[in-house]
Amino acid sequence: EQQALADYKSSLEDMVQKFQKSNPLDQQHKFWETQPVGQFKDFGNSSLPEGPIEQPTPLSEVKQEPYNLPSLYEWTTCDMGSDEVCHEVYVLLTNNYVEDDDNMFRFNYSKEFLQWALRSPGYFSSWHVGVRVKASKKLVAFISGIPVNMRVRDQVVKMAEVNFLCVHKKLRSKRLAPVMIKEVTRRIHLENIWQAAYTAGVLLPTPLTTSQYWHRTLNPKKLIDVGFSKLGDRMTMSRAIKLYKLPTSTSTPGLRKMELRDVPAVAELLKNYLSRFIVAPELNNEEIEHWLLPRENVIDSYLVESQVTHEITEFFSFYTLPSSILHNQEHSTLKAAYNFYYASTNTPLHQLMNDALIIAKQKDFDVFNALDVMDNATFLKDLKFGQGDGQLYYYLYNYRLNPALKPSELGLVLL
Ligand code: MYA
Repeated sequence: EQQALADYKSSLEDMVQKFQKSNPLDQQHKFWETQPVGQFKDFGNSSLPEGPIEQPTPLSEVKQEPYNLPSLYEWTTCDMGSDEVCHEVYVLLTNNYVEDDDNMFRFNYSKEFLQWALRSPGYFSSWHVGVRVKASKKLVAFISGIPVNMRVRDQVVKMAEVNFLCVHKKLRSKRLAPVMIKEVTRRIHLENIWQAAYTAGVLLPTPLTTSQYWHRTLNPKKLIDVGFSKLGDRMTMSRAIKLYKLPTSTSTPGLRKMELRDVPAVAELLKNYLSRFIVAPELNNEEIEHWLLPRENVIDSYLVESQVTHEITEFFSFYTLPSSILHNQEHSTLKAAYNFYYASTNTPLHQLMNDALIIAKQKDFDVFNALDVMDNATFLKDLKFGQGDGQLYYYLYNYRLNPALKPSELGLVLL
């Protein structure tokens, strides 16, 4: 454990050093250097106090007018309850959001998913921030936040989770992103919230932890055909199909879909489970209902009810996030399931997750993805997940934590 922690820290330090060397200090992170986030120069300095980096200012001192945009553009608040507006955000993201390093796949969040992700309990419409071209009214950029109670060690801090930052491909590298981040920050401050959590595939000052995606092939033929996976040495298509074959039915007795009546039991189960991690959200019953109650093509949740005591002893969930396949004649969409929250008490986690894979396969997903956060590392290799390339960095805004966490110390999954 100690050795693994030391190795992890030194690898993160190496990475930061490499990064610093590759960029002349005077021109790196012009924006992020001005923000209340851990700075690279302070990395590893455990004498800095944990907690907020800046104190809140009185609300009357928060800037009341929006930041200035270049003159051709204007701010818009996106009402995600409107089908029309939701469609505009969907189209922007479908064409311009996150791609893999080789530009073969692009996330394709569905409209239903976006409404689920953004209209969570206590959400503020004002935090769903768009940018339009003044003349045509075309939506060309977006950023969003939702409120969350985040526990950091033994403190519960009201935070925003910031996600779906997107600038149209034709408007990249014009420093629009910093203005958008400042504007959403201003709107979050207006609700008297001063901290945020976010993830990104790019290294910025300074990650709370660095995690990796792992992928469990469910449909080897398609994944190979579209270039998501490659047949390794001595692997043939028929061997791959055999290797990834799963039983046709689940193995845990009492496994069933989560229902509305299960909300209090699942809330309790998850609360206990997440209490082991250094950073994790605190979810009340209303939030459990929102985030975990099954919604078709958005979120699936299953639990185990004891056939004797009728107690709920385990649950797991995964969300549906397809990717567009960018250059393939035959296939246009990769159907991916992403491991979300779970908790287990009596059943070994790898058995539960194997059942999750079986259900995902039955539902025709091509791949099941999981990060190495929470206890995921205990089942990934056994269940034939393969490590992805690229990292997912986790960040906190205006909150310092010493030292950086291992992914297994983190109980947080962002969409
Ligand atoms: S992560 C997903 C991000 N989206 C994508 O990757 C989609 C495809 N890419 C794009 O749409 C654009 O490339 C984006 C940047 C919009 C990402 N997080 O305008 P620019 C910094 C934070 O010239 P563009 C997600 O949604 C960059 O280091 N900063 O660049 C979570 C540089 O600053 P500095 C980023 O490429 C978002 C500056 O922007 C990111 O045209 C959390 C360049 O600006 C990134 N992913 O546009 C946001 N990418 O010079 C932070 C680049 O300093 C929230 N940059 O290095 C913070 C909390 C706020 C709330 C606080 C409340 C209290």
